[in-house]
Formats: sequence, structure tokens, C-alpha cells
Amino acid sequence: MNIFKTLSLSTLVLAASLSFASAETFTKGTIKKLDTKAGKVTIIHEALIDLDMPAMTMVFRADEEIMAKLAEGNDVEFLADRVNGKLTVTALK
Ligand SMILES: [Cu+2]
Repeated sequence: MNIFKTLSLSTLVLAASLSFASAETFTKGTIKKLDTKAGKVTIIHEALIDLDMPAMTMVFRADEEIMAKLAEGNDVEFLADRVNGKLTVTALK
């Protein structure tokens, strides 16, 4: 009996945390370097909640439309996701 109660409770908790994880959380960052030709942008970013990644400086992919809105030294708020296995800036606030 208790096992079933515990199981259903943990299922609820799991479902709640999964739906939280799928929410889109914008992350603050500063553009360190733009490589428009290569479609790469280096961002000094705060923790990426959705990707469970701590704050760091790293390279993201970005398409031309997003690249056009970025400039070195700018502070941004962005969404990132894995696209074909590569971390990509998918949206800007
Ligand atoms: Cu990172």
C-alpha cells in the first residue's frame, strides 16, 4: 500500500520537475566574440537552467538572423538548445 503511495507521489514530483525543465528560461550573457562566417558566437553566459549548465564562456552556433542582432560587448538574454547535437542560440529577448 505504502509503496503505491510513494510511487504515485514520486511520479507526480517527476512530472512537475519535467514540466518545469521544459519551460523556456532566458539566460543572461555578454557577447565576447562573433564569427559571422562560421556562424559561431562566444558568449560569457550565466547558468543555463534548461540545459543544466553552470556559468561559463563558450561557443554557440547561431543562424544569420540571430547573428545580425548580436554585437561584441553587448549584454543579451537568450535561449539556447541542442540543435543536431550542437549548442545553438535559438532566440533573443
Ligand atoms: Cu556553457
